[in-house]
Amino acid sequence: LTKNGIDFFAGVPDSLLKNFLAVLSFENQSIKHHICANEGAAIALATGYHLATGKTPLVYMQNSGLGNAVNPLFSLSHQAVYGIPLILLIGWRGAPGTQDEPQHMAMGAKTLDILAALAIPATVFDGTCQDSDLLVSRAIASMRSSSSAVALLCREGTFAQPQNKKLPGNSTQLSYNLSREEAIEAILAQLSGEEAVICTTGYTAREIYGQRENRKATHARDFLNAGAMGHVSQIALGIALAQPDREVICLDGDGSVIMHMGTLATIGQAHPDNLKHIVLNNGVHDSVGGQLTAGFSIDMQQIALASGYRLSLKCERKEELSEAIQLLLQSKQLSFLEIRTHAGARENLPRPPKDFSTSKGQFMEFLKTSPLR
Ligand SMILES: Cc1ncc(C[n+]2csc(CCOP(=O)(O)OP(=O)(O)O)c2C)c(N)n1
Repeated sequence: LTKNGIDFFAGVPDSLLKNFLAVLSFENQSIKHHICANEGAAIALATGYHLATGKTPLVYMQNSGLGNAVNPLFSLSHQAVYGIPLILLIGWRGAPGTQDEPQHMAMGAKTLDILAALAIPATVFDGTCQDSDLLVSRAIASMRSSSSAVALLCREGTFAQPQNKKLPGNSTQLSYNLSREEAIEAILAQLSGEEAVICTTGYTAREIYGQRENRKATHARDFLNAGAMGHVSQIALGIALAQPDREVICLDGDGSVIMHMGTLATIGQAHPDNLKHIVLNNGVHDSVGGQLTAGFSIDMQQIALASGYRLSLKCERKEELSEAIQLLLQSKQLSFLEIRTHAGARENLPRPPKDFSTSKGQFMEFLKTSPLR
């Protein structure tokens, strides 16, 4: 890519691209790299770079992120609009012929069709590819001649692990003595049992699942938003508004809340007093390789207050956690709690069963039949 003059990289991380992203994060000072709030934002950022420099930027994403990117790809960069040359580097989860989590299968099967609908030619890569230099150069040449996007679609195993390099750590993280799973364990320990728990994408969902297993508790009170990253708080809002007498706990992540942060304003404006929004902030996209988010650069507590949450708390130490959770749960108003944690998950995290329709049925039954406050 750099041999072909690509020097600007923007996107949202994906686990299939994590070795590529590791190289981006520690090599070559002449590279500009921005980790974006969402994939649509990355397309727009790259477009601005092209307008100002005439150069070709690269936008990376998981194929699920195509959902966020489709609007600017059709309405901004498309040949029929401004014709912006872009390289899309896409991790292909749920590729036909592979076994993957349910949330990836439908998008995986349709990824080539979506790219075709966008008139974006795709070159597919995998771990066996011998002539990647040639394929990349060809794709870039075709993109420059047509002044539109091309996709480099990467199956699992496309990128080898970089040798003898360590991911740059986030030094602030070291000062937080809580893990995300310990925070989840402490939250579950203080719930009465009738709260609905709506849980974000990635390790958080697996950890809450594991913690319920450890406690031999039912999973029926949990809705795991396994796929639609960034949308968990609106799912929680929908439930809180429909069942005003039920306590609704939203367990969010920093990458997730930042992805669609405008939704905090919607929550603040509606301000249901039965919604408690917790952000487990580790400053990184832990579930896909630990790439930085803006989580430690912003003041979430103040953002929540300014968005209309009535109470906003922050917890940075294990010793303060129990009291912070208690204050949150006792609150009779729309409330927010940011919990700072270090990154990392245990090796043997269980995966929730793949039968999502059964889990949905059990959750709906719980909402229908369990007592309200
Ligand atoms: C639209 C979209 N883009 C990217 C992803 C890939 N992805 C899954 S989990 C995750 C990281 C989530 O980060 P955060 O919310 O901070 O939680 P953490 O993993 O740190 O616990 C990403 C980027 C996705 N599932 N959906």
